Amino acid sequence: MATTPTVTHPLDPLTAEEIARTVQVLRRTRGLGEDVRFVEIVLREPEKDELARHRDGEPVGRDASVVLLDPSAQTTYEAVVSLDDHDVRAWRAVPGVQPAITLDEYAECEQAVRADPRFREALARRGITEPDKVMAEAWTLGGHAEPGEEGRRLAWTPCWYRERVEDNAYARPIEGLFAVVDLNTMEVLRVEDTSDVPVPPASGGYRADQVGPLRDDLKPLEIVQPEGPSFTFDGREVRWQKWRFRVGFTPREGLVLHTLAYEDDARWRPIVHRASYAELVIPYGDPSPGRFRTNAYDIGEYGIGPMTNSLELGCDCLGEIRYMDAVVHDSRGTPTTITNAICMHEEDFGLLWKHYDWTAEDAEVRRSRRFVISSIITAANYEYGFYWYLYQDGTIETEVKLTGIVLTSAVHPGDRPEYGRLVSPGLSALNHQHFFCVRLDMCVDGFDNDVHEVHTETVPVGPANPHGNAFKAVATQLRTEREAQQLIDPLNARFWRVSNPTRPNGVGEPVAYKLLPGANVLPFAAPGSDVLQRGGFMQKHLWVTPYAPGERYPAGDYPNQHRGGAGLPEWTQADRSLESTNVVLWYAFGSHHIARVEDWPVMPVVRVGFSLVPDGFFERNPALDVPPPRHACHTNGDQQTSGEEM
Ligand SMILES: [Cu+2]
Repeated sequence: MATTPTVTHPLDPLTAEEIARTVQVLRRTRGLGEDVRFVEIVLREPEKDELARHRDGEPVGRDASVVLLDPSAQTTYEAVVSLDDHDVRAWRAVPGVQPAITLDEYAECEQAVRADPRFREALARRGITEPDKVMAEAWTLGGHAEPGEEGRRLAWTPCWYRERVEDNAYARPIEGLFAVVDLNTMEVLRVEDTSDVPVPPASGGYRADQVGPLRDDLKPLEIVQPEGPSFTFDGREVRWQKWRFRVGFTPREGLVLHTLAYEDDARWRPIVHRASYAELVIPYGDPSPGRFRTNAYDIGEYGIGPMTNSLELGCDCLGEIRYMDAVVHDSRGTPTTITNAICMHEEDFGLLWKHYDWTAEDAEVRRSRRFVISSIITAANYEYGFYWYLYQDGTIETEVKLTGIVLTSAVHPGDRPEYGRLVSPGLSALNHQHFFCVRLDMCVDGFDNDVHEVHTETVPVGPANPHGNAFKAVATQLRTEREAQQLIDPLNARFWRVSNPTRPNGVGEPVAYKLLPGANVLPFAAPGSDVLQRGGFMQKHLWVTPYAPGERYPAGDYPNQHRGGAGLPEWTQADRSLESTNVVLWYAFGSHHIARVEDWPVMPVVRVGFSLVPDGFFERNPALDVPPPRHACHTNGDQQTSGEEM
């Protein structure tokens, strides 16, 4: 069942009608040419004081923020449109930037490359006579423009041969053949043809009819909730157990969570004001001609909203699912609806807590349920599932499920790639990493928050520790932005605590949530490399900034072809105070990927993420009030196995 909410709240994303109205206002008042591209049309989200003033049922004032590209003038504009006044509130040219590449440009670039005589000649040299069977992807060029190309809007195009539409699109790389294209004019500036490696032979099929016999011993597994799910919607506000939050969506970030709060003792206690994936960078490690440019900022250089999948019940999601649609737009400003873009459901999550009392001979057991909010995007070869989990014990978790197809290059038969791994004869999967940056505008019981680094230390053996067994947690307040640039330290059990110094808990400590890292890694690209110049945020795992309205993306607003240094590295040079203020946590985490043969032809899901865990936020285990399982626990006496608890 899908719901298509209308605007009832200031944080509701723009509707299709509002996007169309924004475009109409801009066309009418600014005399825009037909070739102008609407890169991003998004709700101008109200500031916290505006939100606080809003009362249910009151009319909602709406503004749209717009990024436009005029290809003829090679100029980017930012505009704010009042949807109530049907007028432009603000309009400015932004010199020296390249906004994100739109999916329309991506498609038009491929057409331009296929039509280019130099490209066709290079294909013919490889025995490929049908250019329409060649897939040429528009990858951003980063800082690798050649002399004379500066200031142009550039893409380069790795390409693959796809004999039949049902073939794996990435099975047959055309090695060493790349075009560089000016996306404003769709002119192919140059064709690089540097290799005589043959196109690998295998088609890499992964569909059910391409992989041989399917296993036949899977019995049905149904998730049944006969009384329906235990969550409710009111517009885009969702309530489940003691959680309340709003579901947002932007063209750049996709799924966004707003105003996440927990009901405690008849009081709504805020925890996170806004949570989103604010950047995703994939640096690749192959220095070979052309391929050294391989990296993508999927959020900042493209925007993942339009890449969002329309989800299917029973496939992407199982059980009592509720969906929300998402509205996106193409580069001409035409809105389209992605049905079932956001999936919500609850899952049994095994054990919540248990104790067996040996003396009383009784067991108290509670089963855990978690609430799942998710969306899946397809970024060319890769799929990323973005999951947020809410638990009954107050924990918030986020996880990315990475799947899809690894990025490939071709090698001479018999050669072993140095910067990738063979996944099939003549086919290499390039070494790479995926870096995510989650932006968390925190609000732990209010906006007066402090941040501490906490780790555990061995106490030196001495009078205070004569037996050498002592260890203790040591907390250090991170008072400024520079102090808050941190790395994970799992061997010293490091985490970061966000507390509210104005709200003591029952044991006299400030109420707090902690950010608990999961697996993580650092980039292996050299510090001065283009990808790290533009994505300097990847060099630290944690950054903390005092909230500032314009600070939304860790690599800045326009990482595409940027000279570097923007975003977190730039803002935090001011070394602003982080004491008792509205803090924004930026947690960057990487998934390191040296491919396996088993990742081919489509890779099994890999997970990476982190948690926000209450740490003195509640007065006791907040899940004590979860009732025992409704049906008395029993052993499956007549079954060979007992599958009740795990
Ligand atoms: Cu990967």
